[in-house]
Amino acid sequence: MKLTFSPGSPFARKVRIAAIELGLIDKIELVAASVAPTQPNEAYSHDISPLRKLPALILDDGHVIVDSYVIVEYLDELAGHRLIPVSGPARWQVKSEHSMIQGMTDAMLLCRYEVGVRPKELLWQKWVDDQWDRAWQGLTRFEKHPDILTRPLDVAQIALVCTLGYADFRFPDCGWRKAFPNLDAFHEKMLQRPSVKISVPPKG
Ligand SMILES: N[C@@H](CCC(=O)N[C@@H](CS)C(=O)NCC(=O)O)C(=O)O
Repeated sequence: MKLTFSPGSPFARKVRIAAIELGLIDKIELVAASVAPTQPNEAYSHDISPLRKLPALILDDGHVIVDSYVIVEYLDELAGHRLIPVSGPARWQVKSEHSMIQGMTDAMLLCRYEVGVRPKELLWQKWVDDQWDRAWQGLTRFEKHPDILTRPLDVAQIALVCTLGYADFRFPDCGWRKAFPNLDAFHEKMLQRPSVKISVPPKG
């Protein structure tokens, strides 16, 4: 299998961590891909996904699975369902929390694109502030929600550590550690896992 990848992507990191935790990483080749708003990549659009987003998992038979959550779900099925509960209230809790965290990460990414990619004269600061507030309110919610911080590893926790790592990577002065001491402790604990430590985004 091949995974389209970028070391700074919180979504690609989620899949990488999950693959390591599930013992499947040796079956996956990480393939660097260049996708960004306003930079058409026709080969990617044609061969992998018209949405031009990474990660995507290209199976050995050529089928493509898109969206980090769907890829993790696929890997989790291969490995015997260890990161996403199969049924019952726990399943819906993990899936719903994951969706919330995914939305927070999307909001941070939109801020990054608005500030780092959009021409300065077109910057809409109020919109950036609104997106950032969604991510921040989400962190506030999980700070007060100790269950996710302590239970056995699942996809929502992996997504959360990737969101925090992305905040460090793109918004190093945002002050999340000071504002959210429980999340800070969770992040430190997660960093003890080799999968999380090895995948920290590069500085800069
Ligand atoms: N819902 C998608 C989001 C993926 C995503 O937004 N990836 C970013 C990289 S971090 C991307 O490919 N951006 C390129 C673009 O939007 O043009 C997932 O979870 O895989």
